[in-house]
Amino acid sequence: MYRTHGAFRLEGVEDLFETPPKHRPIDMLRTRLFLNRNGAFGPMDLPEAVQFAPTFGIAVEDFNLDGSLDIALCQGFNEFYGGTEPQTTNSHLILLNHLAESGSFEVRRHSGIATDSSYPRVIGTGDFNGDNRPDLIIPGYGAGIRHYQNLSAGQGITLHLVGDSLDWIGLKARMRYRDGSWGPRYEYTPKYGYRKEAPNRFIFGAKGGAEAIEIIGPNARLNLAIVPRQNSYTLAEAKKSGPP
Ligand SMILES: [Ca+2]
Ligand SMILES: [Ca+2]
Repeated sequence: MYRTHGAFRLEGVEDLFETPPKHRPIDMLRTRLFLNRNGAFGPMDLPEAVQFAPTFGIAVEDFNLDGSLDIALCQGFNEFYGGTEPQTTNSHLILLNHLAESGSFEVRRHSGIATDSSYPRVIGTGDFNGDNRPDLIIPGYGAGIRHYQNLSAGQGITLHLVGDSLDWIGLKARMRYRDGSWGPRYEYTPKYGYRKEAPNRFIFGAKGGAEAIEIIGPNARLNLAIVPRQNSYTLAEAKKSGPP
């Protein structure tokens, strides 16, 4: 467990308030997941390996393409704080989603991503080589930009959104599988997280039984049937009346 450094102390309030507000000092941050329960958010503890404050960047994709959303974390300090924090230490953990099976995440420590001395502040995703698997991109301070190709054995199916990205804001899509289950519902937004553009596409895990992509627009729902051996689909430019 790494304690927070001095910058998190309540400093400077005397310059803002004649009477300092009541406060509770916090010297430890925990990284938690909040699950959306139909408008209310319930906290969920994450494995101890994830308690590596602070978290600077997060990328959420189905990295192993099994139909459940996973998490890539960019955490850690790059400087030496108060003689207590380790220098240039970053976690870069991948959390594979096993919520349905075990109620938690599997922490992948050795995913091939460089960890220490890498100076990152953000982590992003995109399918840079067009193989329908979400890759990672990690820019660092004075350390170049690192691109990590996703070598998962899983199969991905991509839905590309073509046209003015403003027309797609709020569009949702999810995969329906032959066993009747559904994959995660994605919602398009042109920007997300910290200093990140979002790609104009969704990548769904195929799980060997993908049946149809359900597309939910402000005006209609559309079912796009999956064609055998076709892993890439395009939603054409929205008409004047808006997306489906
Ligand atoms: Ca997954
Ligand atoms: Ca890729």
